[in-house]
Amino acid sequence: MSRNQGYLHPRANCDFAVRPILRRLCRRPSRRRGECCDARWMMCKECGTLWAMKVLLVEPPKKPWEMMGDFIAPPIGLAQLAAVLQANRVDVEIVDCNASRLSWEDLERVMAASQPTLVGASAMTTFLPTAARVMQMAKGIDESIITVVGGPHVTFMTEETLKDHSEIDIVGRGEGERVIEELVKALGAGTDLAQVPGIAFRRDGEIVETPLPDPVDLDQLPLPAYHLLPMQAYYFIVFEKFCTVLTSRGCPFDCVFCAERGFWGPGWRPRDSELVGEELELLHRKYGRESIWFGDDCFNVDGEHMGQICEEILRRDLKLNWYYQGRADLLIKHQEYLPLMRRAGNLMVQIGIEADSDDELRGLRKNLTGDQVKEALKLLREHDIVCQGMMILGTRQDDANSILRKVDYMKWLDVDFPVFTIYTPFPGTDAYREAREKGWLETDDYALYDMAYPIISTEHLTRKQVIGLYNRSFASFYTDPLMMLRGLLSPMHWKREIWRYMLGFAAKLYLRRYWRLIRHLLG
Ligand code: B12
Ligand code: SF4
Repeated sequence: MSRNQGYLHPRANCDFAVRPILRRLCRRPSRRRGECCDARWMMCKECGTLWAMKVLLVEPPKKPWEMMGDFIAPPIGLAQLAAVLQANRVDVEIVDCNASRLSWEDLERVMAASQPTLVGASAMTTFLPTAARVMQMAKGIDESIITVVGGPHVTFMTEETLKDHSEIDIVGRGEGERVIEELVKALGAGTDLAQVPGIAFRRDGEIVETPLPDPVDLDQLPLPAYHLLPMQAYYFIVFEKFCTVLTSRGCPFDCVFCAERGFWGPGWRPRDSELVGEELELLHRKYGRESIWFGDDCFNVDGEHMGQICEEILRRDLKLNWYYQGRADLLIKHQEYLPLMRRAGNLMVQIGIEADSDDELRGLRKNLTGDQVKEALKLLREHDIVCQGMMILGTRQDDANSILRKVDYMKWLDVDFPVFTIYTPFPGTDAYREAREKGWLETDDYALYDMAYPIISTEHLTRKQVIGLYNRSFASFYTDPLMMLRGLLSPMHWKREIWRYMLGFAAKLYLRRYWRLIRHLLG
């Protein structure tokens, strides 16, 4: 009997003999009931049998997003799950292949040596194929390893994932903390998996999907298990020694192209600012992090909360530069906090400009106007904060003129650091539902869902034309002499750095374009 059968069939029996791998792992079992020398053991409450539970969370080798250049970001979601598991005395390890420079072959060796009971990985849409490859590897090493994938993509495409990927045993849906905790406990105790909230799995040829758990109380969570990550390896081209931190989850808005509401649930849940301060202090003092990217869906929902976080940074005397994702209208609403934010180290803000007309903004359900964007940019300039502005290209109505108009709009707004992305209908969004219904999706290769590659054509442009215009947009902005002069001669160190980097990126796009042309001409 394999362990796989053991967990699929609730509480089959607790016979040591059928799980030789468990016995091999524990060398010094404690005599005290319910405890062991080794936290990887769990005691069966009924018969006292010791169970080994070794969880291996894997951040596989990933192809970096080209625009972001040379960077390695910490897998905070996995670190958060690991912290919850450790709080439950479960033996857990994280392998971050990107930070530890491990190839797929290296990962296979590490995985085999680790002898995990359960392998977990994350899947945003673009990384579903990568996560699936991890699970294939795990099954190749030992068929009885329990394979679990969580994250946004599988939350929305649960059934499809389990149907298409026999190597994935269990899908973790939504927020993962309670899910992984309850799952590991159920596997350890041999109880029915159907009692575990927020998962889906196959049983007797059917897919069983359990209801999502209640939203997590963020203030009850342990800090992410940074000690399990190679923290010195995380860096970003301009931020350098950086780390991502979340001060809240969710977003009260509901843009058509965004799945955050569906994923984290409606509403916005802040974390206690003192806990955020504690986390920032740990990252700064223990791990030498100098820059923080607040990865909240929408950081600037509540002015008071932002103010408290700034006070924490100042009170603890943390010399941090930081950057966040927020909305232009909220920036105006909470403008009284801008001086404090700047003083506390806020150097850059990423705001969604998204479109160049109020009509298109309405269509995207952005709840924002061009005037608000203009006003927010003025405020940022006044407070010497760099604006990273996001602009979507390749919406259904776009033609060549409208795309170039969007680039000109960014120049007119004088956005410090524009980033053009391609309209991508991600599962879980209304954009996806519409595209699917209307048969617009032209590829189901999820690796291409990365906002730098068109998934749909527009009413006027083929996907190939969209990609050409996308490349041209970057090049057009970053090689515009006036923009270039302002960027490279800016008094702000960050702005100059970003410009130097973006110029290189634009040059790469230009070269690629001409190389293609030369190849084409040469036949
Ligand atoms: C930081 C970040 C990045 C960083 C780092 C990612 C990393 N290593 O974690 C970088 C810059 C690399 C990045 C890149 C991209 N990102 Co990004 N990113 C984020 C951001 C802002 C924060 C991620 C984070 O730390 N979250 C906090 C942790 C706690 O959440 P989590 O990772 O989702 O984990 C939780 C659950 O998902 C679940 N879970 C996760 N893994 C597992 C595993 C198991 C086994 C279980 C049970 C549960 C589970 O439990 C966790 C705890 O609750 C999110 C937005 C957000 N708020 O999450 C977008 C987000 C994840 N990114 C997104 C996208 C689209 C991208 C890009 C494709 C494009 C882009 N323009 O950003 C590129 C990737 C392209 C590429 N080829 O590299 C989308 C994903 C949408 C989707 N359906 O896939 C998001 C949701 C933003 C959005 N609203 O569109 N991103
Ligand atoms: S795009 Fe931003 S504002 Fe819109 S729903 Fe997503 S997180 Fe909220």
